[in-house]
Amino acid sequence: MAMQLRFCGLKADPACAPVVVFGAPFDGTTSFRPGARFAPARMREDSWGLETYSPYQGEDQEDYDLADAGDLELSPGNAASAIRAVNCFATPLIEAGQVPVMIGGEHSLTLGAFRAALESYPDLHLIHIDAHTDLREDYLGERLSHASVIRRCHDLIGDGRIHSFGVRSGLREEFSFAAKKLDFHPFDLKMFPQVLETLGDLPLYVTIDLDVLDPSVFPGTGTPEPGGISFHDLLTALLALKGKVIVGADIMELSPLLDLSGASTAVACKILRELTLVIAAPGFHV
Ligand SMILES: [Mn+2]
Repeated sequence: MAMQLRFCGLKADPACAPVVVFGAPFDGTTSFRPGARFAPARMREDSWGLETYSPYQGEDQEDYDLADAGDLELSPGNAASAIRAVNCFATPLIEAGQVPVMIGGEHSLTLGAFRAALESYPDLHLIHIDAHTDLREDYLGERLSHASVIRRCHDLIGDGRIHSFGVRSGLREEFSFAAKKLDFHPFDLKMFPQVLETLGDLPLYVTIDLDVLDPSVFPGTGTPEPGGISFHDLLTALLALKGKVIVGADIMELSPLLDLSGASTAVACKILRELTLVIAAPGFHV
């Protein structure tokens, strides 16, 4: 674990903080434009432009024990070893009741943290927010591709426990698989609050592929997909997660060098701030 600059507002000791952010800089299976490996470092640097106070939640990161554990050191071309490293890092945290929040890196890495959560929480459900189905059996023979990550999660938990939102791209077979096997809400997040209601106090892993956002909001990603949701839509969904039992989460697929204006990185930083506060401060919000 190499220690870099910390994400703004995350000052607690990762050994005991209830919420532990960590970076997973890997983009070895990215099917189109690579570069997500640069997201964690760029987010830490640019987070100095972000306030620690969330006016949406009336909460300040500095009032909670939030930690940044730095980045995992991941082999650039080996998805299996990168996913294993994420799993090895997340497992003891989750066993200790801490909540890991991963900054990708590409989406395939979710499998490592999701599997760690499932070991401790057999009744786990997956909240999946993404532009893409990610349900291919394999991508050009690679079963651990970022285009297959939700299929691999389905292999582990089976039907009806993946709740998927915002998807607007994939193969015909993936869409029909999703309609049969997932709780599938394509194109937008309108059904998000109703679905959360049905989940009650079940443990949740929340994976956010930031390409769910419209490319006009978030161009800095490897596979941009027109017709996406707004920042406000995503924020509203995050706030709806307040009070839920989130045992692990991630925000994936920022590729900062694809948006040199820095706007996409600023979006990712703000989403991370809101997500960490939703997990750490599940009570009253304004
Ligand atoms: Mn994805």
